[in-house]
Amino acid sequence: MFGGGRGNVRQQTLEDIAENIRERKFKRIVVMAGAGISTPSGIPDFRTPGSGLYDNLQQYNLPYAEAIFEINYFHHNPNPFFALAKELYPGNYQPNLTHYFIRLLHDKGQLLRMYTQNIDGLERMAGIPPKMLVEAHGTFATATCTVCRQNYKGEELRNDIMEGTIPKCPTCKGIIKPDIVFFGEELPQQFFTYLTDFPIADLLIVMGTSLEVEPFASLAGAVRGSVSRLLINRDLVGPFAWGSQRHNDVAELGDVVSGVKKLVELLGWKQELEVLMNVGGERVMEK
Ligand code: CNA
Repeated sequence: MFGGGRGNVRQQTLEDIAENIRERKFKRIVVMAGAGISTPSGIPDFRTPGSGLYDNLQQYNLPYAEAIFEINYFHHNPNPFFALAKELYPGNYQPNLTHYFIRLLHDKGQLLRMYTQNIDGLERMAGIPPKMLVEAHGTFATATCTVCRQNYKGEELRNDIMEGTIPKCPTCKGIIKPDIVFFGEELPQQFFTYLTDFPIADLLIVMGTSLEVEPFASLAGAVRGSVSRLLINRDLVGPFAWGSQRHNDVAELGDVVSGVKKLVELLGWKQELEVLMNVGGERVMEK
């Protein structure tokens, strides 16, 4: 992808990465993902011009787009966030081939961890166990009262959120906020698992993210220099865009589903993935 290698070091290819996964030379794979893995499920990302959420927030009358995830603005007016929560609440959308591919990596015992910025819960729905996930920007699966800090399950808020009612704490009447990390809030403790995961990773797959949000974005630089990094994304981002790529950086540009399909073909995992998606799909339908 990046042309010839530097010196006599050969530039790695998607084929090389597939071979190493297939032969189980890579078995501590870390995945970093963002909104781009869920756009094929119908959920808009933030920054894609035209369809991205930031371009479509006019209906919420926000002073500026990012205010929807700012804690001070939330205390002033929680309605826009809850309108968005209604849209993104788990159950409205279904995982796509990309999520099931990561689930397959886990089933094969080759996933060390998935670090996701997404808050749509599609990783859990695809059957990736919560302990394999670092939901760096939080989750709708749990919630906390903004006043007395009482914890709730996301399910307990579902009816209110779906009816457009702001969920209130039965104990203190404070607003209950889903455990989504807002700008100005600390990342979940779980995020710091990266300190032990990244140094032992043997492959990093980055998919569907602009790598613009810190500190998440910097994780792409936290693997050892000898570790292969594969980007599957519409455009070059983060260290893949800086022009000094490592010989073991590979970028598969274009639609994430097409990129993952190509990798899956090379791996010879097509049938297994289809079975997994069919079973997952049926389970979702049964709900
Ligand atoms: P982003 O900044 O919107 O970037 C998305 C990236 O994915 C861009 O580089 C796009 O070009 C790329 N992309 C979009 N669709 C595709 C596709 N089909 N194939 C290949 N590439 C594609 O999103 P980030 O996740 O990087 O930004 C971090 C924010 C976005 C986090 O705080 C998230 O909480 C937040 N977010 C999450 C969701 C969700 O949970 N699904 C939706 C929207 C925003």
